[in-house]
Amino acid sequence: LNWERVKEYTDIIYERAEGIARVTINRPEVRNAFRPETVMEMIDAFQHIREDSSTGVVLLRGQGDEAFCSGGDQRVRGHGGYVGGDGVPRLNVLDLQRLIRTLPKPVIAVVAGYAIGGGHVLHVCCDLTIAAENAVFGQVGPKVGSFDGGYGVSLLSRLVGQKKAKEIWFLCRQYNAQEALQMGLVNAVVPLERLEEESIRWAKEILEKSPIAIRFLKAAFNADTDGAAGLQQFAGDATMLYYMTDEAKEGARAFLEKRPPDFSKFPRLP
Ligand code: 2NE
Repeated sequence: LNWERVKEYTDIIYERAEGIARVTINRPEVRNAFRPETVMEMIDAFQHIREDSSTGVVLLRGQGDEAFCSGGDQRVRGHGGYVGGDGVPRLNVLDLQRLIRTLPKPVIAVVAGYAIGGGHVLHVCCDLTIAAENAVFGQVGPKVGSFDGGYGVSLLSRLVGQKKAKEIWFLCRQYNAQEALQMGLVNAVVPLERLEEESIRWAKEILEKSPIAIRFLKAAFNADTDGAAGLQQFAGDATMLYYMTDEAKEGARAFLEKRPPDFSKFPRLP
């Protein structure tokens, strides 16, 4: 594809082509670990993707073949969070996780090399994961004095079951791509040299489908897992569709025309 740079950033690359957006964490010297600024840039890019009606699917990846993402940058871990240039400690990756989950477009994690720690949770939050044969998955929190008891626990358990999720967290082992496939952690494993081609193929297949059906399905999965927040997203989508009906438009028009609404012509379907 002919990737076009959408916006210039320091820690990430944000490109798009033919309805696909591609966000790359660009810190290969630290296995694509994120600092607060990295996450702020990703939040900015994902917010742009949300508004960009030309984009239907997102690929999230790390620069190079060594890592998707190795989690929070341990060099800037301070008292109470990861400390950015402004001196403020933050765990803003949690905001990014929610943004990926609520984005009304599928996000595919494209994993070459390590997806470790907070980087592993990022791929768990993505809708689909395509792994290269060299991919390695795992959590390290209890080894390095951290943990993610949010989506890192709830969603991971949904994917692999509680026993396996507890093993992943309590033992901090590393799992190869085939093991990840067997436990339902990833959707496909392909040779490293075919990773890009395969992820684009998956994205294009999704792009052929009805955007509103895909949007509702993503929201429905969240409604099943995310409690009231998931339901809110699903209900928001339902409201969007309702606004498109003549019935809803009659209500708004009647208010503006200062008359009682006439809903009598709209059928009460079984
Ligand atoms: C990722 C892994 C397994 C890769 O191992 P390897 O052997 O391929 O590379 P190496 O030599 O360890 O790393 C290469 C360079 O990247 C840096 C290393 O320090 C090294 O730097 P130099 O010695 O060349 O200067 N590097 C790698 N990961 C880094 C990181 N996360 N922060 C800063 N520098 C990093 C191996 O590198 C590894 O285990 N990395 C650490 C993983 C880790 O502890 N992640 C944080 C978990 S906690 C978290 O992410 C989190 C959370 O739990 C809750 C909320 C938010 C975040």
